[in-house]
Amino acid sequence: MKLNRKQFLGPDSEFCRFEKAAVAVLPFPYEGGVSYGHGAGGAPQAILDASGYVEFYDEVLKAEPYRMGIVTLAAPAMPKTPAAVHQQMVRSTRALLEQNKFVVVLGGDHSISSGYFKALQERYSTLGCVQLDAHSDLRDSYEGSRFSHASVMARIREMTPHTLQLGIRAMCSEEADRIRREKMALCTMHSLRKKLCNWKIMLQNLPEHIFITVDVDAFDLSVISSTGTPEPGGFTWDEGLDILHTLFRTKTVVGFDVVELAFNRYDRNSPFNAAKLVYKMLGFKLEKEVSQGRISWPATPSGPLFSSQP
Ligand SMILES: [Mn+2]
Repeated sequence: MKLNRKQFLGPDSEFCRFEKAAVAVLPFPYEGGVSYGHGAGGAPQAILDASGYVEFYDEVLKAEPYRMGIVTLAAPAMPKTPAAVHQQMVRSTRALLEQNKFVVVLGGDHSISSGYFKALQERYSTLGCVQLDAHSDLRDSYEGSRFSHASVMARIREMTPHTLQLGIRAMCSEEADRIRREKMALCTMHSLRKKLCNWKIMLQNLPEHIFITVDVDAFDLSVISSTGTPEPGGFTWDEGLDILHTLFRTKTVVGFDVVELAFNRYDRNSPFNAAKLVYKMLGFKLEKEVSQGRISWPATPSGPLFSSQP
């Protein structure tokens, strides 16, 4: 495995050695599936650069999650066709899962998530997917492509009926029809804010093992402004973290990705906040393992930590 020259957070080298690390961060700088704004290809590097300024200590957890070991891989070369990119994602994530890593993928546009989901499903046959996003991404194809970022949940729904979509505030009428017809677990931002849907019950109905895909456009523009297809009215930082914390506490999260950040040389906030989001989520994962007695603080880099790995 080729390591990245820039390691997530940039800790001492003993905390980012491949053999000992519990977590593997995979940058996947693909933006062939975007429809509007560009820059997703530059996002993984921007997140890694910004991560060097994230504090190691989490004042809420009162711990340093990086001590579990977080190794950052070199980004794979991006193939020419969308189908080949999908296969590349399956191969890259499968290889890391076989090494018992907890894998975090840094996108890249949203089309990449179905490849990671596929690799996870080879190990967890009953796997749910929770999506935080402004868009429902349920079009069967968009602008002639089934690998569009606007179709990623349609692809994932071909692999599992167990999905939960949160924060949605942009869809077309065909998507709305499909959501009703298939009685999908989907909470629009409107229904969340008006307390018209009980997403925690929907979450409980998912399988024990879940994959989380975070499209950063789920967040309000005060958190993430540089994203390919922005929508107003997103989650505040605290709202988003509260939901994510509940996901990690309620279920066994077996992997996640953070996608759709757009590189913008004039915006330092968005990549920093994306980096901090990844680190907070890793802290939630570690906290869950500690709460179940699988490991104890302070975590030390000791290889696979997660008994959720078969
Ligand atoms: Mn989106």
